[in-house]
Amino acid sequence: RGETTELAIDGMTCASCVGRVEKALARLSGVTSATVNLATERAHVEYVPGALTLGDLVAAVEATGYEARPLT
Ligand code: 9UX
Repeated sequence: RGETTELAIDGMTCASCVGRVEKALARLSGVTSATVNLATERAHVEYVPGALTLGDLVAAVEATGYEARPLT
C-alpha cells in the first residue's frame, strides 16, 4: 500500500465522466488505484510514494477536460 490523496474534480456530469477521469489517473505510471465519486466530485488516488507529484495527477485530469484541485 502506498500514498493516498484526494482531488476535487469539477465538470463531471455523468457516469461516463467518472470513467474518463478514473482511466486518466489509472494510466499514470505509479498510480495503483484511482476511484472517482460523482456525488462528492472527488477522486481517491493511491500511488507509489515518490513516483509522481500532485501536479502530475492534476495535469492528467485537466488534460482530459475536467478541473482538478488537490485536497491534501
Ligand atoms: Mo457524459 Mo461527461 O454524456 O464528459 S461523459 S457528461
